[in-house]
Formats: sequence, C-alpha cells, structure tokens
Amino acid sequence: MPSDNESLTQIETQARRELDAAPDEDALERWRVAFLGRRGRLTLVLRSLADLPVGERRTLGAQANRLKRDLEGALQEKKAELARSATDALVEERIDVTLPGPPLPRGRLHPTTQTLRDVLDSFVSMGFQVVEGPEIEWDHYNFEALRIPKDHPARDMWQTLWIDYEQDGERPMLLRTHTSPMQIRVMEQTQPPIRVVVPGRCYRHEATDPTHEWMMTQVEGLAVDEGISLGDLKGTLADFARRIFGPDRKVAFRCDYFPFVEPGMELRIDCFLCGGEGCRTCSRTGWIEILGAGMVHPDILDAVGYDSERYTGFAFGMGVERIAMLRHGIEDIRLFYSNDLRFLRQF
Ligand code: 2NL
Repeated sequence: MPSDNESLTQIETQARRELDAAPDEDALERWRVAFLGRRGRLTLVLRSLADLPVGERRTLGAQANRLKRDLEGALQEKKAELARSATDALVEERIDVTLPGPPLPRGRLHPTTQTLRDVLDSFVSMGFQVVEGPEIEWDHYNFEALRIPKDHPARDMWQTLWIDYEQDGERPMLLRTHTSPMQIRVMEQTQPPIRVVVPGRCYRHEATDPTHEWMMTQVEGLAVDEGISLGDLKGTLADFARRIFGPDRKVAFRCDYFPFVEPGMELRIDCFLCGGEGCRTCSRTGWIEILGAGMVHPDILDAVGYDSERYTGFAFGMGVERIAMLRHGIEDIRLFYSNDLRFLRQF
C-alpha cells in the first residue's frame, strides 16, 4: 500500500467518530468533504487503487467501495436524525399564540382628571372650546390685565409663588394663581364671539388644611359676544350644575367680589345630600357654593382692544378638586396629591 494511503479501518473509525459528534448541517458538509469529497480521505484511497497489483486492487477495492457506501448511508441517516431532532425541538417548544397573555395591572384616571373631564365635557357640549396656557406667567397677565394692581392683597408674598428672576428691580414672573391669564391671551389674539374654557394647575403660597392646597386645578370659562347677559351666565351654569350634580338641582346667585368682574357673584346649588333640609356638607344652610362668576369688567375688555360698548361677556372659575370632593364626599383636599393608593384606588 502506498505510504499516503491510510488503512481503511483507521479511516472508518475516525469517520464514524466524527460523524457521531457532528452537531449540525454545516458540520455534516465539512465531514462529507473531508472523507468523501473529491480530495477526501476515502476518495484518495480509491484513486490510489490503480497503482496496485490486480489481486490487492480487487480485495482492497471491494472493501473501500463497501466503506464508501456504508459512510454515505451513515451520512444520510445522520442527516435524517438531525432533521428529526430539529422538528422535535420545535414540537417541544410549541406555544399556543392564541392564548391570552398574563393580565397587566390596569391603572386608572386620577379623581381630579375624572371630574375635570366631566366638567369640560359639559361646557364643550354647549359650544365652548378647551384651551390651555403656561403655568409660569407674567405678572402682567396674571394680575395687571385682570385689574389686580400692584398693591392688591392677592399679590401678597404669602399668596403668590414668585419666580426668582429680576428685571429692573422687580419680579415679573410667577406661578399662575388662576387660569384667567390664558383668557386674556385668547382675547388678545382673537375677536369675539369667544367661548372658551381653560383648565390647568394653579399655585398659591399658603399653608395647607382640609380645604386648601398649595396646588389646585382650576377651570375658568369665558364667553364674550354682542348681547351677552347675566341670563346667559345663569343658564349656562345651571346646565353645568345639573349635569354634574343631578338634573333636579336648583341654582342661586349670591353677591361676591372679584376684581375682574362686575357684578361678581358666587353660584350655589341646593344641597344634593339633604335636599335643602340642612346637613354637615351644606353647613346646615341647605346650599353649597360651587364656583365664582360674574360679568367681565368693561375695563378688561377695553384693555384687550374690544369695544366694551358693543361687547359684553361673562366669566366663571371653579376649583376642580372642590367639585370632586362634593361629588365623592371627600373630606380633605390634601388626599388628592399625597399619592396614597388606598385613597386613589377608590375612584
Ligand atoms: C373662583 C372665581 C372667577 C373669573 C374667575 C375671569 C376671567 C377673565 C375675566 C373675568 Cl379673563 N373673569 N374669571 C371670574 C369670576 C370668578 O373665579 O373662585 N375661582 C376658583
């Protein structure tokens, strides 16, 4: 046997060992090239047969050809086995993609948001548009344009949170104390007729107690047009009150003062708990205050360039947390923003 020929037994042992160990199709192909390919080890043996004497050629040739068939058969078998185990793995891993997943914990809307949406819906259905404005405002929009001059008590440092920024020795920026500044911006930019409601967070520098928070959500409304009267204000707010507190609510006005309206008033509804008999919620009066309102002061209309002889308007403002407290019987406003899930999960 020529020296570059290996013994068939050696080839067979190695070939079978390596075939056994082949993990995938790529390894099988490498194995095939190494043993049965054109320059494969067994192929070289078969080629070298030509140089042998006839007798040896016949025996060795027969053995080598048998080994070739055996190894080819073994390769096919191994291929089939690999394919089977791949399918087995798939069958093993099969999942039913139509099964529902594990349920995700569902959140909920904050009670303020829930009531805010109901309040806004009631005004949107009457033709008002919702607009929002910045929480950091200029003194001009928050106070000056609303007839709250420099020496007005509402500007006292104990009620306004000023931004630490000076211009000409004054602090012209603040956290808005109500959402009215946005209504001024709307009037500056558009002409009547105007029907807007402005929701948003407002800030006050004051100690908290069951009915006061340093942050609260306000909704203010404004309607300006020719011929707007106190009757429009009453009709609009009565409709609102009945949508939020029940269709049988009675409404009543009482005098109040706000620098930006004349006349100014508070709106009260008959107590929905005791029906007017007198209880704790209505402080035994039978009536509950729900918001402040009035006819827009003509000075404000003139200052934004409207002709106050031609146009009149009404405006109102309410605290959303207060409305939510009345609806749900919540006794402490501080519960809204103390992040206690035992409270929040109830709504
Ligand atoms: C309250 C009272 C009120 C207004 C807000 C308003 C806005 C403009 C002009 C005139 Cl631009 N008025 N807003 C009017 C009356 C009352 O809010 O107690 N809110 C919590």
